[in-house]
Amino acid sequence: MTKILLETLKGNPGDRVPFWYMRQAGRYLPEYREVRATTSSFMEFCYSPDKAAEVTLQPIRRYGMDGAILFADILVVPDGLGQKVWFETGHGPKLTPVNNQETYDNLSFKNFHDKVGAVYQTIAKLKHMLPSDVTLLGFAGAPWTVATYMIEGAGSKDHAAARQLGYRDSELFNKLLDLLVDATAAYLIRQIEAGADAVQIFDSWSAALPASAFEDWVIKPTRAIVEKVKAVYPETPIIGFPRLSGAALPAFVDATGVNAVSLDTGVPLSWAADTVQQKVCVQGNLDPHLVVAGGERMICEAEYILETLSGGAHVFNLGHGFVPETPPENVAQLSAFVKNYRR
Ligand code: 1CP
Repeated sequence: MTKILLETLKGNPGDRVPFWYMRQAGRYLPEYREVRATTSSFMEFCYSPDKAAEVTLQPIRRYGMDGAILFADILVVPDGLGQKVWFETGHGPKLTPVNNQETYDNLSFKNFHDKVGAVYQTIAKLKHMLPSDVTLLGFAGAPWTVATYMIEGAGSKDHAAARQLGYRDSELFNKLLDLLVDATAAYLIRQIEAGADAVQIFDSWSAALPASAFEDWVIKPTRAIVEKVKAVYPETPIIGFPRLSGAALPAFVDATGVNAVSLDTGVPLSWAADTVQQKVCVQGNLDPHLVVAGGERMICEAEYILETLSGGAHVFNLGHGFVPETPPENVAQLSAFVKNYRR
């Protein structure tokens, strides 16, 4: 059976617009919370192939998305490199900070695949469990976004620690980005080997960097990952998500070689249609808070997105992930609308 999401990502759109949502598995679903409650540590949950496969499938059963995104987290990569990573309820991620030569020297790629191997097992399981027309998406965080957590030791508002280290000690900072490029490329290659049909690289915190830093910390590492993955799997689509990168988006698309780009909620769609959609598939970009509000406004905005991006390859998605307070019935209404829409 044809995987219409995979075909669209390759630049071959059909008459129906495929859809999936960032954070489609997660806390807004009661059945997710039920499985999640059986493991106290979030990282251990990510490394439990049966449970991770189950929560990946939950939204597909409910809503019939065209894509299933592997359940894991972007912080699996620092964990695989030997950094201590844990999640505290209500506080998000915590890590022992990497911010000088000594803490950098504690990182190692040596046992990476052993440490994260459960993720590859989750993918292999999903490959057998998914309907044959559903595209299986692997993912990783982009080096810059992952580095913001590694350096700060937590999530942060303006990524001050990472920016300051990048400016103050560019040698150390670049070594860290290079290590992340190598580890992330190896991680994505193994995901594809295990059965991922396409992969997304999340650069959630690429906003508001000066042009030179955007070039060195966002574009260059992403291009290096794309080159490494394409050298092994030239046909596997790669989706970039340089979130909130504004006017730098066309340069990102040109320079990195991604096959598709995920648009955040703030990207003006007619501009995106005239610039980036001429070159690659675009994905997005409904405001996740519209799905909390629901109703006519949600459907109107979804229709606007579908119409405005109807001139080329488009994957319907959100501009960022679902928030935990999203009512599942609004997701059902939105999904039915998108599924019935014809170009
Ligand atoms: O206990 C829980 O259930 C915690 C909530 C949760 C979930 C459901 C976290 C913690 N991670 C995830 C899964 C996850 N994370 C997925 C797979 C599920 C899916 O999308 O359906 C993916 C792709 C991610 C990616 C991820 N993790 C990103 C990039 C995408 C984005 O949202 O911008 C980022 C930044 C993270 C870090 C992270 N993971 C979790 C938290 C609370 C955070 C911190 C976010 C922050 O700093 O604000």
